[in-house]
Amino acid sequence: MAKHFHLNTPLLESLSMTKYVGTSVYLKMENSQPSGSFKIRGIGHLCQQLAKQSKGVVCSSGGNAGMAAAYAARKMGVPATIVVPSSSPQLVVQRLQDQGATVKITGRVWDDANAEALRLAETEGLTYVPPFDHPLLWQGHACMITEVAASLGPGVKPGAVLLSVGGGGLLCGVIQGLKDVGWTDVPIVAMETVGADCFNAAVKAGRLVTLDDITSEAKCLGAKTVCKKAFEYSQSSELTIISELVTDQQALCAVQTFLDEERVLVEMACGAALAAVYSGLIRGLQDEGRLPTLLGPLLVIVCGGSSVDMEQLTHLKHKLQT
Ligand code: PLV
Repeated sequence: MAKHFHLNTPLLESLSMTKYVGTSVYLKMENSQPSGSFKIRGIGHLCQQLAKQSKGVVCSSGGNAGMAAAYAARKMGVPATIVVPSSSPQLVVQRLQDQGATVKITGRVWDDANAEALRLAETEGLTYVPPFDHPLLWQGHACMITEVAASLGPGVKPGAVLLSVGGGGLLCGVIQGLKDVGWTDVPIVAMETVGADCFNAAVKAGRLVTLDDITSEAKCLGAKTVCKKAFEYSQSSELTIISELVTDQQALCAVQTFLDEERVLVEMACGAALAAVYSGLIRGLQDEGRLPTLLGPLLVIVCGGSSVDMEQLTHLKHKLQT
C-alpha cells in the first residue's frame, strides 16, 4: 500500500489576486488532492493509523471528509459508510457512491449525521472517522505547511495565512504545521460564512458556542460547534488568529471570480476564504492595522471541495440572487 494517500500539491503564484492584496499571493492548491480537498491529508493519516484491521469505517460529513474517508477506505480494501445530512447536495451522494461507499442520509445538519455515525460505530463495531476533531487529523493536515516551506525555499516566510473554518480541523492542522516549521508568528485569517460561524461566535463569546442552526449555503462549514482545540488556539497569546465573516453572496461571488481568473472550480466552503481577497477584506485589515502590511506573500489555502458542479453553481446563483 502507498505510504500515504495525499499528493504534494502545487503552490501557484496568483498575479490576479496580487492586484487585490497589494503583495504577492500564493495558492496552495488542495483542490487537486485525490478526494478533491485537503481532507485526505488528515483522514488518510488517521485511517492508516486506526483502520488497518477494521471491519469498516464510518464517517459523518458535510461531504468532503466523507470523500476522503471513502477514498482511503477503498485504497485500503475496507468498507466505508458515510453519513451525510439532507442538506448535502445529491451530487455529493453520487460522488461518494462512485467511491464505493455506502451513503446514509440522516438529519438536517452535520451534527445530526454525526450522532448517527457515532451510533453506528458503537452498534456495528465500525471505526469512527471524525471529520475535524482529532489530533491525528491535525497531524496529517500539518504536512501542507511543510510542503509550502519547501516550495517557497529558505528565507521566504508568508506574511499571513488565509483559510476557511468549519469545525476547525484545518485551522488546527495549519497551526500544527506552522509550529513544525517555526512560523508561529505568521498571522492567520480564519474565514467563515454568516450562518456557519461557530468559530467566530466562540471567539466573540470567549467560550465554545453551539449555534441554533446552520443557515449558510456553505454546508461544508456547517458544524454547530467548533472543536475545543481551535477555540483554545484562539485564546493563545502566542498566535494571531483573526476571525472574520463573509456573506454567502460574497463566498459565491468569490467562487465565480476564482473560476474566471484561476480557471478552477471550488465549493462555497472554499469561497469563504477566497472572498477575503476579492471583497477587499484583507486590504481592509491591513489598512486598519489589524494585519501588518504584508511583507511576505499571502498564503491562501485553496481547500477545494467536491460539492460543486455547473448545475449546483447555477442553483446557488439563483437561490442567492448573485
Ligand atoms: N468540511 C467537513 C465538515 O463539514 C466535511 O465533513 O467535509 N473546506 C472544505 C472544502 C471542507 O469540506 C471543510 C470541512 C472545510 C473547508 C473546513 O474544515 P474544518 O472542518 O476542518 O474546519 C461540516
